[in-house]
Parts: sequence; structure tokens; C-alpha cells
Amino acid sequence: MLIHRAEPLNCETPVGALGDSVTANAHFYVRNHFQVPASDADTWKLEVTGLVERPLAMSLTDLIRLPSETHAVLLECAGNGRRFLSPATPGEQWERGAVSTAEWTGVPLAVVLDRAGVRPGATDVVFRGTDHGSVSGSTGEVSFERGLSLATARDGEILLAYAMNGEALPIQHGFPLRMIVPGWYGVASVKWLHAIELTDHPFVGHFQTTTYQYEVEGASYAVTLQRVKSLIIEPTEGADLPRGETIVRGVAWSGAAAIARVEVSVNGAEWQDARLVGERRPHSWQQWELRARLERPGDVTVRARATDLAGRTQPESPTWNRQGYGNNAVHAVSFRVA
Ligand SMILES: Nc1nc2c(c(=O)[nH]1)N[C@H]1C(S)=C(S)[C@@H](COP(=O)(O)O)O[C@H]1N2
Ligand SMILES: [Mo]
Repeated sequence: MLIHRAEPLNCETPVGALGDSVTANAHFYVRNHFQVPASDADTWKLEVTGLVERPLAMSLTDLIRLPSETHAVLLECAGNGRRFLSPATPGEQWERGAVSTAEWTGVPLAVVLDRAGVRPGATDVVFRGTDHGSVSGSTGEVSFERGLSLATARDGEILLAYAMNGEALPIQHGFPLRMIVPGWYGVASVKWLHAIELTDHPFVGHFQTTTYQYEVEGASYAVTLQRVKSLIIEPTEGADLPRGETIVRGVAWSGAAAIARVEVSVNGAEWQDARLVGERRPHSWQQWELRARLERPGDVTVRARATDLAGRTQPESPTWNRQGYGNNAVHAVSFRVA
């Protein structure tokens, strides 16, 4: 892992470990704003309050008894790729590995909302983690909290997850319970979740309306769905390759829709369609590969560009914004042919 900060732990996955359909728990990137909170599974409760018919306080055992689902879902930090923005922007200087995929098991959020019974007039939902600390620009302690509109919260795909790749949720990934919000940048997937509150107004808070905003020339809009993006896993940067056939391979994803195509360009030549490998899984990454013949010795640069079924594609260079989010520029890798 590439460690950006030890306290609290913030580390990214080496690109070479991102080629498989799921990422091992030990290799899944970690993004923490505050110290990892202590959690005692025996006394822990999930509270559901606010505009509901029946306020709930559920233990982990209560949740595990409800119908569960398992889905492969990719998480990407909105700051992934910040390191490559110019001029530099503040925050963790993530390279390309603040993205990973796991199989999450848990209870659909919609099931828990139905058990509580949403009252008329509720429009929004606030999700609270137990971690807290100080943040710049505000006095006192702030908890990690995020809001979603009720419509988004009910869409059926959001999980309250207690297992990751078949193991109990590791402490740094949110034990005992976290949200998994498919298609959204990772910030929406609140870890160490302990409270859900139904309200009649959109949530305003540090991690909602101050940070996680694209700020460009006076305008500011919220970070929501993952932008379409692709990553070249092989060849690796600076590799020495023999002449002849080489397989260029990688992964691609998008929060808005499945991947429609991935194109590769070798040394600036025309874009060629890569082959999409395996099944198309929504909310996970799509593996792809292209066989290229490299006959001339020397330096070679390959670039990869993904397009999703919503027709979105990647820009050649990053779209700069003040807080450094959503860098989905085309990935280029250079290597040598002997
Ligand atoms: N409670 C809490 N939830 C959180 C965070 C956090 O700091 N505290 N970080 C968020 C961000 S910005 C990301 S990218 C993902 C990272 O999840 P991971 O550490 O399991 O990879 O968790 C999100 N959920
Ligand atoms: Mo993030």
C-alpha cells in the first residue's frame, strides 16, 4: 500500500493490485478523515429517528437477521488523481489507487426505512458515523455526517453492509456497519454508521456543503456520481518489454452507466477498440484488453479512454477545480521496447 498519512490512516492501492474483479481486503484503499473510532459490537446500535412512524434501535444481530444481499461494488475517492492537478490543490495527494472493488453483504437501506415507516413530509435522510474531530474553518468537534435525498435513499441499491468479501467488515472500513452507495464517489458511503435521521430539509454540514464541492469560478456544485474513468494496469510505467505482441489491459468504470467501450491509442496513433472482458456488472469495474504489436524498439506511450452507455467520456487533461475532485483525465503509460 502507498501510505499518505498514518494518523489517521490514509493509504492507496498499488495499481498492479487493481486488475482482479475484486480487491482483497488487505489491499482495499483506506480514506479516513478522523481517527478510527472504537466499536463494541455488543453494545452498538443503529438508531433510526426523525420523521418515522416507529423509531428503531437495532443491534447487529437484529440487522443480520433481516434479508441480506451481496453485490460487487466499486468505491472511488473523489480526490483520486488529485496529485496530477496543476496548480496543486489541498488535501491528500492521491495518485491513481484510491479506488477498489469488494463484494459487500448487508441489508438494503430500503428494508430498514420500511421497517421504521417513513412519515409524510420527510424529504431527506442524514447518515452519521461515530468518528469525529476538528476541521479547519469551524470550532469544536464535527462528526462525519452525510445526507441523501429520500428518493436516492430509497432507490433500492444502497446497502447497510456488515461484511466485505465474505469477512466481517474490517475496523478501518467501518466495523460494525457502513453504507455502500453504488455509483457515487466514496464519501457517500458512511463508515461506522450509527444513526439515520429522516428530515424535511436537505442536510447542510462540513462534508456536504463545505467540502466535497466542485468549486469553479464562483460556482459550486456537489460531488455525486463517479465520473467515467479507465486505468491501465499493464504494461506498468517504465517497464522494459520485448519486441512483439504485448497485451495492454486495465479496468474502467462510471457511476452514471455501464461501460460501453474502451479505446486505446499507441504512440498517438488512431484510437482502437479494446475488448471488454467478462460480464458487464453494474457498479463494478469492467476489465478490458487490447493486443498490440510493438515491432520497433524505443519509447512507447499507450493511452486508454472509456465511454459509458450514457455517452460520457474522459477528457484529455484534468478538469481543474479548487478542492481537486473528480480527476478522470485519460491515463497514459510509457515504457520501453527492447
Ligand atoms: N464515518 C466515515 N465514513 C467515511 C469516511 C470517513 O472519514 N468517516 N470517509 C469517506 C470517504 S471520503 C471515502 S472515499 C470512503 C472510503 O472508504 P474506505 O476507507 O473503506 O476505502 O469512505 C467514506 N466514508
Ligand atoms: Mo473520499
